[in-house]
This record gives sequence, C-alpha cells and structure tokens, in this order.
Amino acid sequence: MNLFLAGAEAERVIAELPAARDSSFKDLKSKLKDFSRSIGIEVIGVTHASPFMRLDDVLRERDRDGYRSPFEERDVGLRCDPGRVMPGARSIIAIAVPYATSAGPGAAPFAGNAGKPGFDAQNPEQETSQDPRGRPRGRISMSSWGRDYHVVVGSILQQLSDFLTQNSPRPVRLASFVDTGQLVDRAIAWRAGIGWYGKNCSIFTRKYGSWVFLGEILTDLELEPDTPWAGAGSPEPAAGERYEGGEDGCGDCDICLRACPTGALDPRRPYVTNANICLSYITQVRGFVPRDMRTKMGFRLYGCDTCQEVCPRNERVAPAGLDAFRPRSRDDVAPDLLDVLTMSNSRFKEVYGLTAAGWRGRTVLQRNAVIALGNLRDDHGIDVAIPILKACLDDPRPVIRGHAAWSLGTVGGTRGRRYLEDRYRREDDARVKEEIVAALDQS
Ligand code: B12
Ligand code: SF4
Ligand code: SF4
Repeated sequence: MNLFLAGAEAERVIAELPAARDSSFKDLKSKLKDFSRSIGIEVIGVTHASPFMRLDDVLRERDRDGYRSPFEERDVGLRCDPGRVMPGARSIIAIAVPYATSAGPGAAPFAGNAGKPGFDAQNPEQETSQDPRGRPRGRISMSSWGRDYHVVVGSILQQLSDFLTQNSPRPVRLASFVDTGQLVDRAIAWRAGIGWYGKNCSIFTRKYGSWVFLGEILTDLELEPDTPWAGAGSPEPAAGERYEGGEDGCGDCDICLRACPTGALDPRRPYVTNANICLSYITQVRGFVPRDMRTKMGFRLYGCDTCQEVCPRNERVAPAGLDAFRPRSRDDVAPDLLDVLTMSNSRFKEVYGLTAAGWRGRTVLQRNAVIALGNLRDDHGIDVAIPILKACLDDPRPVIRGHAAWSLGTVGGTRGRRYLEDRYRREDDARVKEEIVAALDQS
C-alpha cells in the first residue's frame, strides 16, 4: 500500500503550488525554527498544504474494515485536504512535543522505557497494582500524567503563531491544531520530515522516540517544505529502497504487534490499528465494555502504553523538558482504585479536570476502576475489593452496577455469589440483570 504523492500525481500537485518562494519567507522559516528551539521545541518541520492523496485510500480501507473509531472525522476527503480545512492554506508547520517524564516526586528520572514504573519488558501485562498499604492501584497512560496536552501543546503553537504574526513580511493567516482537528497529525508529521512510522502506527523521533505529542499550524505563508522522512518507516521509500533495516524504522522487529493485548495490532498487518478494539479507545468509550475485553484491560484506567513500552526504539530516549507533563503525585500515575470509586464529582474535577484523562467524565474512569478490581489476583487485594464491589452493586448508575457484577463474578467467590443473588432479586434494569446472570454463570 502506497500512501502519499509520487510520480505524475506529485508533479501535478507541485505544479499547482506557488511558483517561487520569496527569500524573505526562507529567512522566516529559519527564524521560526530558531525561536522554536529557544522555547524548548526542537522537533519542528514544514510541509506544503497540498492534499494527502494516498491517505485517502488508507482511510477508506480502514472504514471498509470497520477499524475507524467514532472519535474520528467521517469525511475522508476533508481529512486529506488541508485546503478544505483552511481555504488558502499554503504550508503546514508540524511540531513534536516530548512528554516522557519521571513518575512523580521522588521517583527516578525518566531514562527510557526501562525506568518506567511497573514496566517489565519480559512481561508487559504484569503491572504494579499494589500499594505498600495494600490498596489496589490502577494505571493511567503516560500521555495523561500531567497537564492536558491539548492545552500545553496548544499554548506552544500559540507562541509559534504569535512569532509568525510579528515577523512575517505581510499579514498572515494561521490556524493551529492538536489532536482534535480533522487532519491526520501523524501523516503531517511524517511529510514534514519530523519522524518515521513504527509498525504500531506511532510517529517516532530520533531524540524522544514515540513519546511525543504532535501539533500543527496551517498558514497561507509559502514556507519552504522540508523533506519527508525517507527509507525505513516511510510509507513511500525512494526507488529501490527497502523498508527494513537502516538506522531508523522497525526492521524485522514485531514486538509491539505480538504484545498488543487485544489484537488491535495484527502481526500480519503492520502499520494498521483496529481502533475499535484498541484499549486506548475502550478505556475512553462510554457504556458497557464488551465482556471479552474486560480481562484484557488489566489495571488500565485511561489509555494504553503497551505498544510503546515494549518498543526497543524507546529504550534510550531523552526525557521531556516540560514541567507541565510531570505528575503531581503517584495518584496521577497509579490512582488508588478505592479513592477513584468514592470520588464526588467536584473531587473528580479537582483531580482530573486539568489532565487529558478527565474529558470522558467520572463514570468512565470509575467503570474502569470497577473492572480493574475484577482483574485482581492476589488474596489481600481481593479482600479489600469485595466490600467496595458490593457497595457498587447498589450504585444508582446501571453501568457501575453491571460491571461490579462482572467483577464480583470474577473475584468474589462464595461471598460474591451471595451478593449477586441478592441484587438480582432487587434489580430492575434489564442490562444489569443480564450481567448478573452472566456473572453467576462464570463464578
Ligand atoms: C482517533 C485517534 C486515536 C484512536 C485510533 C488510533 C489510530 N491508530 O488510528 C485511538 C483512541 C485508538 C487512539 C489511541 C492512541 N492515540 Co490517538 N489519535 C487519534 C487521532 C484523533 C486520529 C488518528 C487517525 O487519524 N487515525 C487514522 C489512521 C489511518 O492513522 P494511523 O493509525 O496513524 O495510520 C497511519 C499508518 O497506518 C501509516 N501507514 C499506512 N500505510 C503505511 C505503510 C507503511 C510502509 C508505513 C511506514 C506507514 C503506513 O499512515 C497512516 C496515517 O498516518 C489522532 C490525532 C489526529 N487528529 O490525527 C490521535 C493521535 C494519533 N493519538 C496519539 C496518541 C498519543 C495515542 C495513544 C498513544 C494514547 C494512549 N497512550 O492511549 C494511543 C496509541 C494507539 C495506536 N497504536 O495508534 C498521538 C500520536 C503521537 C505519535 N507519536 O504518533 C496523536 C497524533 C494525537 C496527538 N496530536 O499527539 N488514538
Ligand atoms: S495502545 Fe494498547 S491496545 Fe492499542 S494498539 Fe497499542 S498495545 Fe494494542
Ligand atoms: S516494537 Fe519493534 S515493530 Fe514495534 S514500533 Fe518498536 S521497533 Fe517497530
């Protein structure tokens, strides 16, 4: 599958681009890069704003396979055409903002994956769930440990935009995006030359590995494009070049594809993610989690880092410099599950309101905490969990009662059965009743 522009198609689009780029714009680009470095953003590149032609095929194939998540823009044409997102756009400035950091005050500084808490390269699914006080803990993915990256990267893009406005030789139009725009951030990052694709679909940078957020600015300025990343990890290698091997890219490695807990990454189809069974998506979606996914969730409360944690390319990468991404406490990294389950709405806003994990609301995180309790395997943790799961059976929200039923069926033993039978007699929600019956069957 070939993704981006090549041959005659490329020539046609390039011919439509403005013929000459003013030398003052060349200066502006290099001044912008200097400014970006001065504010700590080292990975920055520029691409033209012509359509991403072959991305169209990739997105349509993804739709046909049922791999698109409801979080994505449905209009494929719009996703591939910067000119429709910002009429008159000529260039796109792409940045990568590193976010790997230590796991909180007192924790060792981040020094590549080997330093991540609870990470065991031989057994990525065996996560630290226990607190020294014996209270079970869940896990938040590293992308949500500190301040919400939409806000942090957004403010960096604002600084770059202000710089362009102040230094451009003519009035300039600008629009910036991080994550929530219609365009495909990874495709832009690749074409702007700031990184390559791993088989897990992540964009990797040489300095920070894949632990980077991506953002971009569309502008009507005609800035000189940088060269797209070529060779391994590029969807469009130069003639005769192979994808495998080389300094960058994955070569023969397929560790992440085999480590993915759900099969969202398929060893037979590198560079493709089935978003609907990716745990990152499942931990964010509202409502009932498919039963076959609940054990696979392990202790994940928000997001999934497995396909990045296992990656040898992330082993010796530099930490993020930004304080904003540092967690304030251990609870931001590995929350106490009982605290999560007893949180009021206002406490939830206080703890998660400024992080990326807060956007789906309290119920989603609490549902995931209930599932995590059902995944405990140690006797002490289970003893602590059973009373709270029993209390959850009386929660006013059916989604919490239904998942508590599943967890009690999994870890509750004889006590759990008694609680489930009792609840069944008083339950009037059909979906919860169905969960109780299934839980009694499995217990
Ligand atoms: C929807 C979405 C999700 C969905 C779907 C993910 C997906 N892989 O599509 C879900 C909820 C599952 C998700 C999960 C995550 N996401 Co997300 N997500 C997005 C979003 C909004 C759109 C992604 C998209 O358009 N997918 C469409 C498909 C086609 O793209 P793709 O999977 O990347 O596929 C590429 C490859 O297939 C490649 N390709 C195709 N053929 C070939 C052939 C060869 C040879 C090669 C080399 C490449 C190649 O081209 C495709 C287009 O880029 C973007 C933000 C944005 N607006 O772009 C963030 C974004 C991709 N997410 C991001 C992050 C951080 C994550 C998580 C790590 C979060 C977490 N810890 O839980 C996980 C990673 C999961 C994964 N393996 O991708 C970052 C990625 C940063 C990076 N370094 O790459 C982004 C860019 C947000 C941001 N601005 O920083 N996400
Ligand atoms: S984020 Fe987790 S579930 Fe999603 S593709 Fe990566 S390893 Fe698989
Ligand atoms: S784990 Fe291996 S295959 Fe996966 S992204 Fe890293 S280098 Fe590539």
